[in-house]
Amino acid sequence: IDSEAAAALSASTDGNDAGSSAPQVGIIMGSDSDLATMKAAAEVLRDFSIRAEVTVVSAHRTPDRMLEYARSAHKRGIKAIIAGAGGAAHLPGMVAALTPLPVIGVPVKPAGAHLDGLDALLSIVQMPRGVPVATVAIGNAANAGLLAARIIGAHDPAMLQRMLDYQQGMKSTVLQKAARLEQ
Ligand code: RP5
Repeated sequence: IDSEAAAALSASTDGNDAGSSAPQVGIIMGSDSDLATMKAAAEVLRDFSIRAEVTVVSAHRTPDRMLEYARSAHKRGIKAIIAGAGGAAHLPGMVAALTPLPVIGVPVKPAGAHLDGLDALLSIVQMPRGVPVATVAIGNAANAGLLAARIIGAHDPAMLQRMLDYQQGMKSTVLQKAARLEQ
C-alpha cells in the first residue's frame, strides 16, 4: 500500500475506544490494487469505532507471510479476519484453513478483469465442508465490515446497540424516501 493510502487507512481505522489499542479485526488483501475495493470495510469499521489493521498478504506471492499472519492473528487479539482477493482468489480460503477465527471473504474484481469478479467469487465461496468462509458479494467490502461488526457485537452489548442504531437509521432513511415518493 502506498504511503498516502496507508496514512488514510491508518487514520480511518483507529477507532475511538479508549481501552486497548490492539486491533480487533484484520483486513488483508492479495494486492495493494485491491485497496480501492477493500477500503470500504475499513471505513465501516471506523464508523463503528472498531479497531482494525490493514495490510497486504498474498497467498501466491508471499505464502510464508500468509502462514504467519493466519496462525498468529488470534494470539494477537484479532476477532475476525476480512480477506479480499481477485482472480484465483485463494487467500480467504487458505487463511480460513490456518486460523480458528471467522473469515469473511471479499471477491474483488481487479481493474480490466476478464471475468467480472466471478472467478474470485467462485474461488472464495466454494469451500469444502469443515473450512467455512463467509463470502460477501463481488466488491461488497462494506458488507464484510458490517459482518465483522456483528461478530464483535455478539459479545459486546455496546456494539450490539450500535448495530441496532445503524439498522434503525437504514429503516428511517427508506421510510423517508418512500414518504417523498408517495407525496
Ligand atoms: C490477486 O491478483 C489480488 O488479490 C488482485 O486482486 C489480483 C491482481 O493483483 P495485482 O497484479 O494487481 O497485484 O492476487
